[in-house]
Amino acid sequence: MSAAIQSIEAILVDIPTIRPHKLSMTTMGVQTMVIVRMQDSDGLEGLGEATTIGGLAYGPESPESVKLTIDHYMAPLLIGQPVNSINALRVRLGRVIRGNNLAKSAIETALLDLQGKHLNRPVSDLLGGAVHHHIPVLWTLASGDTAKDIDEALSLIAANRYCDFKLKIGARAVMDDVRHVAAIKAAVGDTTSVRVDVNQAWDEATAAKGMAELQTAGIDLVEQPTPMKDHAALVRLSSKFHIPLLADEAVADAADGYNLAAAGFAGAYALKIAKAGGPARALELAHVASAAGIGLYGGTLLEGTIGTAAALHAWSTLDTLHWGSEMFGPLLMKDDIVTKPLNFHNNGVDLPAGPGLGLEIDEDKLNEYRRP
Ligand code: MUC
Ligand code: MG
Repeated sequence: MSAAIQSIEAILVDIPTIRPHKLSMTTMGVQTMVIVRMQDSDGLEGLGEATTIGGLAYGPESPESVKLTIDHYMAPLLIGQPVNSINALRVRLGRVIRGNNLAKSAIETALLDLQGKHLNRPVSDLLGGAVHHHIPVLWTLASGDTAKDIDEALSLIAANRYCDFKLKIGARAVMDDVRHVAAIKAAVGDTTSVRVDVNQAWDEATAAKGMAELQTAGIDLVEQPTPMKDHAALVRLSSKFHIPLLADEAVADAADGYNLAAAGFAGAYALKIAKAGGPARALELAHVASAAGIGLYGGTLLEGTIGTAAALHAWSTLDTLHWGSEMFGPLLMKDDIVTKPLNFHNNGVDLPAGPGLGLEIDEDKLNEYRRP
């Protein structure tokens, strides 16, 4: 007889960031994670995480709404159910809960962790098995200040911590952003890859101007310059420029990925477990992208270690991440709530070993940062 789910707790955890993190839609000084603890009748615990950026500034689910969705809608459907079929539980939730992919991602992650602990296998094995055990990671420069960003980049390069950088732009006038980006690119040099993320801040005409200038400045990739629902703009821009486009907010799940590819988009997709509704769902998008000849990138919503590890288990199963990953979320926070943090080194991070996600909660730290 399979063990049954006995309880599900969704905990809000607030951890300050190491410096202000400025995006086109908000400036973060604290990151709020929703940590899920799922216990079963065998006394095992599965961990999950749902995390977004800036309350409701980034997307339609807030940390508080994720907690409410899990507590009031998901937990009653899951408690008492056998833990062994993650697919059956996903169908059960999907029948009565539309959208809410962040909350669904935290639940799918907790179920995978629980299942991995039952079988004494890592989550990557449940997803078909790891191809890679060290995943490349870039760093995001977003202090809002050009000189500070250059200092940060040069000290990280000197420490052999990162060789690729993503710059968050879109809050300023386009030519101010172009000057900021070009100055950083000139300072870090040719051996370093510099990409930008506009987070939907430009209309199509501004994007065309910005992309032409960024191409001249030697930038390698432009992420989501235009509004998420405007697939046609992404398709037109992708055929107009050599500088590749990365679709992020425009592609949450496999259906979005299929539609954008079928409309003629060329470029790459940012995979995120939170957007897709879980690690397994994010891999569905990856497989559609691969079938369409679209490149892959391991994306983050700046999750802490639990969400980041869940994504790493998924990305580890892919043959090629054409643009690497940005799984640096835990390093943007001043502290951690696990006993053994992830091992970041040599421009990347190791896939955690051990059953499930390979993580354990540090109860003192969780108590220190959990919202009263
Ligand atoms: C995004 O839109 O890609 C990822 C890195 C970062 O700084 O913000 C995110 C979200
Ligand atoms: Mg993005």
